[in-house]
Formats: sequence, structure tokens, C-alpha cells
Amino acid sequence: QEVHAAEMERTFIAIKPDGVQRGLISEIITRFERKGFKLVGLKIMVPSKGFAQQHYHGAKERPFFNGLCDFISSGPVVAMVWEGEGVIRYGRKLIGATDPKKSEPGTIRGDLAVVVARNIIHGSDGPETAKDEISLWFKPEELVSYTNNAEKWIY
Ligand code: RTP
Repeated sequence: QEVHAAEMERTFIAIKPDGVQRGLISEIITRFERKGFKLVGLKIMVPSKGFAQQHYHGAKERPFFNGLCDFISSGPVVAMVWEGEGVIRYGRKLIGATDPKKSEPGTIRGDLAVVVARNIIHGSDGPETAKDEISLWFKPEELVSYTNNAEKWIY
């Protein structure tokens, strides 16, 4: 396998404890994979509450912050890094609006979730957060760079 010289855009995607408990891991991975994005990091872990607070530090002042961090640390989370052209923005599109009541059908939350506090998935909202979240959840050596055969047909 050839190794990429220039690195492509990457985003951090997490399947929250509700998505894991509901058996939606493969469904979610399938949607990103079939689109043509490439999985370059993957693990399952139960984050500590402190870790959840770090991940959601931007929402510290929100009324739901404490409940959210309790929830995220309540069970296994599937942490992933996906790579591809425009993956940060388009990943958010695949995921759908934060509140599943407003997510379009065809999106992950639109098809698979009902309430905002159980919206099954997280995706970085921009290049800066993507960089921060990837380095919070993954060590550099846990991420792989590789070329797959499909890529020459996707790009
Ligand atoms: P996202 O990227 O997850 O679409 O959402 P966001 O960061 O744009 O939105 P934010 O309001 O910061 O929410 C982050 C996550 O907190 C949970 N949440 N719970 N009322 C509630 O109980 C409530 N509101 C939001 C959601 O899981 C949301 O994804």
C-alpha cells in the first residue's frame, strides 16, 4: 500500500452511547464509507466525565452541559477520524441538524433519532475543532495514512 504524501482533510466523528446501545455502529460507518470517505482512526472507549467535559468545553455555560457530560461518559463511545475532500462540512450534512426533529430525512439523525439529548452522533463543526478533537481523542500513531483502490475512482 502506498502512503499519502499530502494529507487530506480530516474530521472527528463519534457515535455516542445511545448510538452504540441501539446497534447503529455499522449503519453509521456504512454511510460515511459508501459516500467515499476513508476511515483513518477507530476505537471504542468509555470516556471519563472529565474527558467528556474537555471534549464539550465549548458548551460549558450551557444548561445541558452537566447532563450531556454524564451521558457521554455513561457507556462506550465509538471514536473515529474520517478523511476526504470536504469531509468536515459534508460529514455535518450526513449527520443532519443538532435537533433530530429538525434534521432532514436522509440524514443520520433525521432517519435514526428523535430528541436532541439522544442524537446518537457527534461531528466536528469546523477545521479548528476538528484539529482539536482529533488530538484530544487520538494519539498521532493511532491514525493511519493509506491509499485504497477505490480512491482513484472517487477522485
Ligand atoms: P452538534 O455539533 O452535536 O450538532 O451540536 P452543536 O455542537 O452545534 O450544538 P450544542 O448546542 O453545543 O450541543 C452539543 C450536544 O449537546 C446535546 N444537547 N443536549 N437540551 C438538551 O438536552 C441538549 N441540547 C443539546 C446534543 O447531543 C448536542 O449534540
